[in-house]
Amino acid sequence: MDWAILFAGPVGAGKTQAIRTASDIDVVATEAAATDETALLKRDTTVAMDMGVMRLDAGDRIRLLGAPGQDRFDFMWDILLEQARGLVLLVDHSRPSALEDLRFYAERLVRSATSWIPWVVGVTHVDRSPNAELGAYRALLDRLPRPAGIGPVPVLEVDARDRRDVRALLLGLAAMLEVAQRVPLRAAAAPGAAR
Ligand SMILES: Nc1nc2c(ncn2[C@@H]2O[C@H](COP(=O)(O)OP(=O)(O)OP(=O)(O)O)[C@@H](O)[C@H]2O)c(=O)[nH]1
Ligand SMILES: [Mg+2]
Repeated sequence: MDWAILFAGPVGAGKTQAIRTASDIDVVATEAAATDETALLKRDTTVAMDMGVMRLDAGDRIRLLGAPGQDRFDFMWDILLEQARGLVLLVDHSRPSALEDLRFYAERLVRSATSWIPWVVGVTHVDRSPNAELGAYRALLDRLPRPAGIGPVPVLEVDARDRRDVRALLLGLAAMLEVAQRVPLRAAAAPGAAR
């Protein structure tokens, strides 16, 4: 198995950090000093992509690709999505816009994926938030139409700095990819947008 998984989500959600945490090789990162409104949030930001590799048993490996969070690099989205077999969407729970961020990326994924792609949501920065309630994310995802036989998108709390958390998220997604490979979808219709 040699699959690529794409980490997507808004600026500062922890995409680069998660790849650094999980990768068994030195990560190729393209970070540059942030400017404009991003500079208020963080010093460096991804400007093209990140790339790492997580090794599994029996010589299998998962390539980890990280997308830039800034809108101006939107053109990278289609390029990276095309290579990906699965996707991890990270949202920063400490941001007031977290639910809107999830809606934005979920709708974008639904619009741009040509067929159903297995994906999971990782909620980061829960340690920096006054509440750890993830129900609103699950409710939003439950309303996304999906092909027959596919359950709701899993939502997991993850600290992108914690290797066990990130590996658990990735192994869960890898299991979904294996099932998707073995069980062809009856209704391959692209899912619609969140209501
Ligand atoms: N406290 C806390 N910090 C976290 C968590 N997850 C990630 N971080 C930190 O958040 C900061 C931003 O993470 P990055 O990985 O640079 O974010 P990014 O999603 O790659 O952002 P862009 O490349 O700008 O789109 C880093 O300092 C991380 O260590 C978390 O769950 N809790
Ligand atoms: Mg980054």
